[in-house]
Amino acid sequence: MISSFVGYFVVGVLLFYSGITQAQPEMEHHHHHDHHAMKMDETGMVMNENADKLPEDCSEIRREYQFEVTAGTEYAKPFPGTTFGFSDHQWQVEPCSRITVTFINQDRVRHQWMVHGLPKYLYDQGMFHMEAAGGHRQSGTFIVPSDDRTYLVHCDIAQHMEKGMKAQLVVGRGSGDLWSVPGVSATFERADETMPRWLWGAGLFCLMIAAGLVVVWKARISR
Ligand SMILES: [Cu+2]
Repeated sequence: MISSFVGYFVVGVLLFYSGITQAQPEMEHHHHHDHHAMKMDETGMVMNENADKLPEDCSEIRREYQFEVTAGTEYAKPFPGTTFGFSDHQWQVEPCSRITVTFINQDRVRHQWMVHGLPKYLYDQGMFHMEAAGGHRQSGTFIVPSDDRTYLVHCDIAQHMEKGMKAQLVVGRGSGDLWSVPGVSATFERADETMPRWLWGAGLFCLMIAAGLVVVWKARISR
C-alpha cells in the first residue's frame, strides 16, 4: 500500500521532470557560460565537467583514462538482491589523473553516474554528475586530486543505489572499500539474512509469551 503510493509519487516526479527538460531545450545555452558547467538536453546531462583546471595539489596531469560504463538491469544478474547495476563497480586511477567517462544507459529508465567528495572549489557540491535518459549516452571529463582516496560513485535516483547502482573510484591506494558495493564489498547477501534473523526474533517472542502463559496457568492450578 505505502510502497505503491511511493511508486506513484516517483512516477509523478519523473513525469514532471521530463516535462521540464522537454519544455526548455534552450537550457544548454543558459548554462553554457556558467561557472557550474552544465550540459543538458533530452538525452540527459553532464554537470561540473572539468577537463583543464588542475586541483591545487597537482602540478600536472599524471595520467589519462577513458572509461566506458554501461548501466542496466542486465548487470544486476550476478548480484542477488539487486535490480540495477553498472558494467563495472570499481575503477582504479592514478592521483592527479584526467578521467573521461562515457556512460551508456541500456535501460528505459534514467540512470546517473555521480562521483562525490571531489574538491568543492572545482566542483559544485564536490560532485561530478552525468545522467543518461533511457537508451542514451553521455560523455564527460573530470580531474581527481593527488590524495589516496576512495570516492563514492552512484546513481542518485530514488532506490537505485540500494538496488545495486553503487560503485567506487579508487584514486592511488584509496581510503578503504565503501560498504555494499556489488562485487567489491557485496553485503547484499547479508541483507537477505536479516529476514530469517527477524523471524527468529519473532519466534523467540512467541516462545516467551507461551512460557509466561504456562507459568500463570501453573500458578492458578496450584492455588
Ligand atoms: Cu539509476
